[in-house]
Amino acid sequence: MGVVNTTPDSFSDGGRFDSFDMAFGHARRLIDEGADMIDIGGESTRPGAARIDADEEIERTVPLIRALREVSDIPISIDTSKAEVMQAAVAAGATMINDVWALRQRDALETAAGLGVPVCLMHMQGTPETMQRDPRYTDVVAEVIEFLAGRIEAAQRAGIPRERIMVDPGFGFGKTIAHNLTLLDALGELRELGVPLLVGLSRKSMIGKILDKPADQRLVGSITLAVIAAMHGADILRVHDVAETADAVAMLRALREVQA
Ligand code: 7PJ
Repeated sequence: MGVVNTTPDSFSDGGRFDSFDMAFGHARRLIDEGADMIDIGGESTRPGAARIDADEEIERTVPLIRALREVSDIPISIDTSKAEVMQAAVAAGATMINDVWALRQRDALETAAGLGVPVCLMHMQGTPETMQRDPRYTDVVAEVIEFLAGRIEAAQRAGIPRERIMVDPGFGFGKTIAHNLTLLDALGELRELGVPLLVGLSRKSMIGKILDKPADQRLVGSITLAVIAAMHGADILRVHDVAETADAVAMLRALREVQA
């Protein structure tokens, strides 16, 4: 899954892709590089980032989804928590909802169910504004699994069939470096939830902190974590550097073939 941010203040693109042309060109490049899916987000969830209203989020994402639909059949996921944005994005051609709030915002659950597209339910402790202040868990793995199991149940009760649900432990969303690494190491346990696992580690601040490197120098760290996640059973990798990650995953796939 290749990430296309349309936010002027996104985590790691630093506003480089804030205009339509830049975002469109970037998305096309990720498709050429071998992305199986594109994730388009219009609201930054970076710690402390300001919230924007649905109209602005729609203005940033819908023209891009429409334009991509004209040139490609690639699955497009909309990274949003707002029911209005989900609706507009799917009408424009998005085929999946990726929600860092796991459909806990107003009308999100019912709207996603009505739209009939697959959903990714992500764990987050707290809110984007405050989540990195002092994240605490007694048992981070057990608590993330319990949360995700609860959200799977809520989604199913709202009418989203299990076959359309995937989950994500939400690396960096209300988690210290130790929490992130513990979750990465225990990723296999999340497979017991019985739905596909999506993970996003690409360029995250954990890499920056461990390597003491800014976002544009986290490629090797990102690839390394992507490979580890894939080895531990991740099904979908949400990444910025598609070509490089695709090569890394191809090596792992070759290994799997001799193991099979
Ligand atoms: C994630 C996401 C993630 C899912 C973002 C960033 C921050 N969606 N949206 N998982 N992260 N499912 O890309 O660094 O980890 S925005």
